[in-house]
Amino acid sequence: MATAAAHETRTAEEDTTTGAYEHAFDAAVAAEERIEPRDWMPDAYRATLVRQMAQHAHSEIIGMQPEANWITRAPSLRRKAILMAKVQDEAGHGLYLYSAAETLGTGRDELLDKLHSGRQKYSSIFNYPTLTWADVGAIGWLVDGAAITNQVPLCRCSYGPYARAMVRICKEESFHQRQGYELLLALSRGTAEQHAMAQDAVDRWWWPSLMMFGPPDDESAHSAQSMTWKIKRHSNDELRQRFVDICVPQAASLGLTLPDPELRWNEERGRHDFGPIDWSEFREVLKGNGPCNEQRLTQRRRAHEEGAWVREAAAAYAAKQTTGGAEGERA
Ligand code: BYC
Repeated sequence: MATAAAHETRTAEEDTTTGAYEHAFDAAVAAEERIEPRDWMPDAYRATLVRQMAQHAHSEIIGMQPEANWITRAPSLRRKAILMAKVQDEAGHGLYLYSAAETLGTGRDELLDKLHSGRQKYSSIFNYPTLTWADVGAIGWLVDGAAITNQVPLCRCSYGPYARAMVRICKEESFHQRQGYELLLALSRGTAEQHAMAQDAVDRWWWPSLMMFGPPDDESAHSAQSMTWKIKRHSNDELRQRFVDICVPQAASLGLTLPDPELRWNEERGRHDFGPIDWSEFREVLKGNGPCNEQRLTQRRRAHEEGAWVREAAAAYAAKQTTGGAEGERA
């Protein structure tokens, strides 16, 4: 009995403490303060962040593949140098995001293991092939453009390390978007064949880019809670609409069309109406049945295995530095 009573007392005390922590957490989020790694946070908040940040980090490194496909075939030294720098930037973004996720207590090894075993997702967009050089431009303009639209609000995410990583990433993404736009503009103003190549790429990447924003709001499992926690600031449909409104005038300046016969300005709403998205395609891609899912994961696993010696060498070097440091202190 005595033990049970003590236990009851302890639980009540714990409850009061957790309640106070929860109250402080809610107040900090309401006051637009940042939650930092050592602050108390609800388990579900932590799990949601790890899920989203991991998926984001995985997207950055898988996203290197479709573009890297064109490095050896870039049409000029200038274009090659730009593309190499962009692909390297994506690796850097992955690194910032894995590091930010690490502050929540989940290591990069664990996250990569979940990616490689298919237990964690990466963005649907990277399961489509890059068939021509113009796809590099379409990815920059549309995919990076969608990424910026989605990610600028994440700079105000309630979790400090994620928000700070996003500030840096967004600066680089803006540059990526502009290089894609400039590449497409050069093709669009080029020969008839080049113009057709640019148009074909935009036709293929437009709808998958709209899918990047996630399922429609009424099917989005996480949006409501993530918005209450101020991880997400806008719903999937809001951001998708914003993206469409941004792209329409840009397509006109590029001299290209968007492949949607229902796309038109709605005076009443002050936004563009657009045609229905094929959500069955999105669901198939998420299930692993997109055109390149298998190829992307196989390549990622191979790259990881082939990089084992680099990780071992880096770990050995770090260990040597630590030992060297200690010896240095003794001397
Ligand atoms: N692809 O409840 P929802 C980049 C999943 S990288 C795959 O709305 P949430 C770039 C979702 O995870 C682009 N899965 O989820 C890199 C959830 O499944 P689980 C990546 C998707 O999290 C290199 C389920 O569907 N950007 O920019 O509230 C070169 C229900 O969805 C997708 C980010 O990751 C999708 N498109 O909202 C160029 C940004 N959409 O986990 C560019 C950060 C949804 O329950 N992430 N799902 O199994 C986010 O902002 C949000 O996670 C999302 C989804 C808007 C993507």
